[in-house]
Amino acid sequence: MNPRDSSSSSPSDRRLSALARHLSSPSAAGVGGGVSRSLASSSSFARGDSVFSHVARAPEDPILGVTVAFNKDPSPVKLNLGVGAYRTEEGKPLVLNVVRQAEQQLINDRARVKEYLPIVGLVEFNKLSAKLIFGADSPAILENRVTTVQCLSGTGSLRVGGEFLARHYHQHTIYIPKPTWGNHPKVFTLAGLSVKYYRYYDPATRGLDFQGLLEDLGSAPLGAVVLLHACAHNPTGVDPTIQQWEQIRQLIRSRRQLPFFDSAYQGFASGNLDADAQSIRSFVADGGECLVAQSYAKNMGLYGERVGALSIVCRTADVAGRVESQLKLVIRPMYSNPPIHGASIVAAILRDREMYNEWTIELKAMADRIISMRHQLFDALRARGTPGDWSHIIKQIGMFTFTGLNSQQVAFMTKEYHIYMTSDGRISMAGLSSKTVPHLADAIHAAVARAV
Ligand code: KET
Repeated sequence: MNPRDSSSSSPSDRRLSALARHLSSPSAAGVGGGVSRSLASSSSFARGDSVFSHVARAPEDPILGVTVAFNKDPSPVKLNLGVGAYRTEEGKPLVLNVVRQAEQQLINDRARVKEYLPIVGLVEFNKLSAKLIFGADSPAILENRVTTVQCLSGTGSLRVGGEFLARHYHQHTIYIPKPTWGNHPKVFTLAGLSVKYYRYYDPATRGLDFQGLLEDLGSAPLGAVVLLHACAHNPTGVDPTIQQWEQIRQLIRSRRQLPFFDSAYQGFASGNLDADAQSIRSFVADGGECLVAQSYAKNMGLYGERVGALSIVCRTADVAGRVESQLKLVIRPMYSNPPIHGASIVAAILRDREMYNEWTIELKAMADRIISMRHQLFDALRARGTPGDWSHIIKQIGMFTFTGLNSQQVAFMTKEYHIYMTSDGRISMAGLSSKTVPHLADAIHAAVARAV
């Protein structure tokens, strides 16, 4: 059933129908002096009540709200391990050298203008993004079976993909891993899909619940959409092995399910862009269809530029062309067309062999620093004799360690040690440095000792 047809319509539908009601009501015809006079004389207006006085305060976002709380803390030892954003050894945000170089090139080029981009974004950026994720020799690209549209980073790509599926795909249920990035269920629900979970993580082993995953996808309906993290699963840091990916692929294909990859960390898992795209490439190699949401927030450090891409791999070039025409109808009323600056930076780097190579070196350095933080934290906990097996810190992959600390322990660490992290016990390893590891290890040690 299309949720748009049901009474539980999406907020945007509700907004539209409220607008339609207003426009067809008799009072709307006389908008102007009459309306403002009657408002001015009403007692509630005279009392100064707001028409929004019924609006309840919403809670802060579980991830971005951590930074809000961190910013309010005056402590000099405070440490933000909440949001997944890379920091240097000095704890500072990093703009890659190659990004600075690309920006300089853009500024020097006086022929550049600030015209609107097409609805689908910068065409060269789209082509290069598809090559980056699928591989330059991908048959799907060579056969023109891929449509790629520039979107507002990973989140925007997921949202546009979700809305396209809600309008044009026969199944409206998307299966997402449990747990997953906290924004996934909200993005897909508001896009008009209904969200269900498949088992992914086993807290007992702190590893993949592979059996549970196979059972849940095996009993999910034929044709269901399945959201997969391409690599560096957030928040668990647990990825399937190549053999497990192969089994997942066979199962999904045998059930004619539609894979939707979220690739927010290409290059951040292994330090190698091709290795981190392997899961996606194996699904494209079998000739089947899939969606991919790409983000350049982490791997190029372009967080605030909001640059990403949605690709849909189709069976034929003809279908891909029609799909693209419909994606434009999703995007145009949403934000019309995407911003030009971030996509131009990415295109400048991806098109130039030297800059591309420099990027891969800087990317590997970021990935390596995160891995070194894992080892330092693990060693620090061992040195303190902190109870428990902490080997998952060095086994997990990507930006985050899913510590296993519970929400009370997290609250304790925030209150007593001014360490900020999400309440599920996830820490962003990229926010850590050699200088801050001892402070974090002390806090974890105290939190664990308190609970035993
Ligand atoms: N997918 C995943 C899995 C993900 O972790 C993020 C961001 C995104 C998509 C979206 O990123 P974008 O900036 O839209 O390209 N995650 C980090 C930041 C956030 O929550 O917005 C995080 O988990 O900390």
